[in-house]
Amino acid sequence: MFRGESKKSIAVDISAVVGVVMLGLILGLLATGATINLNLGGSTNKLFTSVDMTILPDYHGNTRDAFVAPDSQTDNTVYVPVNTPINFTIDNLDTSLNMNYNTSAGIPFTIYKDNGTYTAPVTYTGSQTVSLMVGHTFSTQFFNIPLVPDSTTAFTFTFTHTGTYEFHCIAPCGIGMTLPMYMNGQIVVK
Ligand SMILES: [Cu+2]
Repeated sequence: MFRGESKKSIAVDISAVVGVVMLGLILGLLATGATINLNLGGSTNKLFTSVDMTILPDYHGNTRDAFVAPDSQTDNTVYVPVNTPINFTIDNLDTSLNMNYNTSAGIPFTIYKDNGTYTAPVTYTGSQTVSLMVGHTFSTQFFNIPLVPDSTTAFTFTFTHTGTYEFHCIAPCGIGMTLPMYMNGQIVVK
C-alpha cells in the first residue's frame, strides 16, 4: 500500500513535470510561430500583375541611370505571380542613345512614342529582327526588350516557373548598367 502510493506520487510528479515541459514547448512554438508570422507579414510583398517601371537618367549620380520599380520599392525587386500574364510597362524618360539594337526581342512588344511628335504605337513580333537605336534594354533570360529614348514600351509575359530572375540593361549606358538598384534588379515569381 505504501509502495503503491509512493509510485503513484512519483507518477503524478513526473506527469506534472512533463506537463509543464510540454506547456513550455507549446508556448515556445506558439511564440515562435507568432514571430514567424509577423516576419512574413512584414516581408510579404504584394504580387503585381502589372509592373510599371520608369527609367530615370542620372538617378543618384551621373550616368547611374536606373529602373525605378513600382510601389516605391527601393531594392528593384518585383514580385509577380506564377502562371499569370504580367503586363509590363516601361517609361524611358532618358533621351540618350547608347546602342544599336539589332536583334529579336523574343516576345512581342509595343512601343508608344511620346517624344513630342505623335507616332502611332508600333508592335513588333517576338521573332522579327528589330533595328533601333536604343538608350536601354529590359532584358532577362526570357526576353530582351529594346527601349528607345523618351518612350513607353509595353509587353506581356507569363512566368511558368517560380524563381528569382535577374533583369538588367545590355546597353552600355554608364556605371548604372551593372549596378543593383540601378539598371539591375530581380523579378521574384511566386
Ligand atoms: Cu541602361
